[in-house]
Amino acid sequence: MNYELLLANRVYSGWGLRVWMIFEHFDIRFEHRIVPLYTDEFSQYKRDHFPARQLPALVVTSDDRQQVIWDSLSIIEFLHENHPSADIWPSNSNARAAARSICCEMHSGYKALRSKMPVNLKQHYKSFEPDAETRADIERLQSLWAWARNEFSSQGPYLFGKQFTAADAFFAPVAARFRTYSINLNEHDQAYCDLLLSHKSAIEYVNLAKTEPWVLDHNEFNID
Ligand SMILES: N[C@@H](CCC(=O)N[C@@H](CS)C(=O)NCC(=O)O)C(=O)O
Repeated sequence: MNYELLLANRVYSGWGLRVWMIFEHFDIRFEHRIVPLYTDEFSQYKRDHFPARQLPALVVTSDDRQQVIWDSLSIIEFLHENHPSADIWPSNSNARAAARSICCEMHSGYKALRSKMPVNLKQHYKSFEPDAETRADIERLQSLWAWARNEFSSQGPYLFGKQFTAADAFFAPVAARFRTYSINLNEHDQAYCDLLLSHKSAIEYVNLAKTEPWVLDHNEFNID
């Protein structure tokens, strides 16, 4: 099987960061291409790969067929099924179920966090003040992390123990948001965010993001 990962502009794409970290951390061979959002290339991508509509998307080519898999969660599940020895999800089934629960919550919720604190890997705002809804999202996330650590990760440093899993990849974009918007965290959460953002694959993604030329005004804020 041959994998081509199609990514939106990295600078604004936490969804892409998740998948990138999984490929890199678990050493799965892939090629990649940036499809800049809201350009002719993006329209062409949607025509070529209907019904895929958003990015990231994974184009999987095997001897007899080509298939596009879109949505970061379904891409990660596909990789988990096709690379079972990689332990992309925690190997213990209770921990795996818990990891999926918190990732699915992350995947489908946190509307305030997403809209008020969009991923922006080039910026570092020092005087951002979260509103009440965003603050509630942040507090809920912190309570989930504390719960996972307490229940499943006595040995740390990752959410489900000593090994990096899909759960950590899912929360790397949150860590990036906390850094961009200078959110004050307790010692444990700060250490966890630092750990995620110092992962080799995250550093590489952020460095590549910083070289990108595109600017999307609706993801840029006029604050310090
Ligand atoms: N649930 C999707 C969300 C993906 C998403 O929102 N992608 C953004 C780029 S980071 C996108 O494609 N936006 C363009 C659009 O919605 O038209 C996933 O996990 O992959």
